[in-house]
Amino acid sequence: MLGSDILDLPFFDEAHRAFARRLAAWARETVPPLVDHHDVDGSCRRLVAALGEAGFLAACVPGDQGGLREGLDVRTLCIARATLGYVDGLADFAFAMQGLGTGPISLFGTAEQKAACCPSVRSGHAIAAFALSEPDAGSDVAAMTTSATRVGAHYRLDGLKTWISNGGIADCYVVFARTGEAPGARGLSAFIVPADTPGLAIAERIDVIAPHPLATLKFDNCLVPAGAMLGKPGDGFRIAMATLDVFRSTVAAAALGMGNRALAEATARAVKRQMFGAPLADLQLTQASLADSVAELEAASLLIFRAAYAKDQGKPRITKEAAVAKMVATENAQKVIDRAIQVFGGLGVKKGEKVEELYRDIRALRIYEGATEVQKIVIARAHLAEHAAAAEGGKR
Ligand code: COS
Repeated sequence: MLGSDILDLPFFDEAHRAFARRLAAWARETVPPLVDHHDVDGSCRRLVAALGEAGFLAACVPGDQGGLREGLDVRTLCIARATLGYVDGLADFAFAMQGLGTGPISLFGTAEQKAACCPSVRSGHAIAAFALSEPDAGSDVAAMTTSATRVGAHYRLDGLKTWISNGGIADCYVVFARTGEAPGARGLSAFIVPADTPGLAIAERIDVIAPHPLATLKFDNCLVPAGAMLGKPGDGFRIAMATLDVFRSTVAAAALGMGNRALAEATARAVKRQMFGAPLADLQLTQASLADSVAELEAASLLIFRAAYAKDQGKPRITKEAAVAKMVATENAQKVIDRAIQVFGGLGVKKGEKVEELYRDIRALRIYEGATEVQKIVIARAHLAEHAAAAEGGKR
């Protein structure tokens, strides 16, 4: 969980601290009995309903839809994911997808579109999903081929979307497709597609090392009204990227929560476990391992809340800050969790141990919502653009 060393920083106000305390207490009590990792669909439905009933999903929608603040407050989303990620990866997932799935609607929807989707997602009565990736277009979003063809008052969607979280249990998808105003990134649009729309089918459920609802979706002659489009034709890429700018910091926060939990487990083990006639924690190599983990997690925390704070203060683009936070936090958390396993020894890889679960949970976070390699592209491009702008400024 997030400690007062972080929450007392001036990045936060009293409402953030109260939210963190309330969610931490709720999650410790409520989440474990709701989760059955052998029934991820049922667990996610129960978690979404409980999070909604307790009011926490209000963090996932804007103020005009019953949200906590006027816009999406990135610091609150990050606090929530760090707290839930500490307790259980599936609880973090269930919360996060309500936000990501409606993110494009919250950020770019009309009042009507928001009113149709956000209240049921906030209350936990509906499950949301974000459908961007395709079999041949994951990192390279501009290469997507799912098409949306204008047919009278409708668009007809055809194609495949894959790695879609909540695929199979979602009530509503935000789907990105090529409308073709221009080649590449400028020819994409975004649509709100209810799960029961004829022509939308689940082609395959996908099982992964840390199971959560995941599927490939098939669109075959799937008609949606033209009014289901978010923004204007051709806005899809910008909508996807702006949504990811908000949610990438929150992936980093989930990784932080998982890393913090691994460090807590490793520390408790190191203090308790006797080795060579003394606690494991007395060995300097154990201390070095704990020290590296402390430093890496604290560095990640500061980067996450720098990005979130900048966005919440109204900085229009936090693309670089979010990419730095996501890359550092997910990579560091993977290292911290690996070290925790080492402290546990053989017990660390035993099924059912928390650190073994965390080892599986963390892996996908270095890939989804932009793999580490994509974050490096984003960071380097932003850095080089800053350099060019400074050089240009120097000439004047
Ligand atoms: N916010 C708003 N607009 C953005 C933006 C952002 N964060 N990022 C890019 N844009 C705009 C650019 O300004 C550009 O606009 P113009 O055409 O008007 O100049 C346009 O979008 C195209 O941008 P760019 O040239 O950077 O596009 P690329 O195809 O080169 O994008 C990356 C490359 C790798 C950055 C992008 O495809 C990406 O982020 N991929 C990862 C996607 C991902 O996270 N996948 C996982 C699926 S979700 S689980």
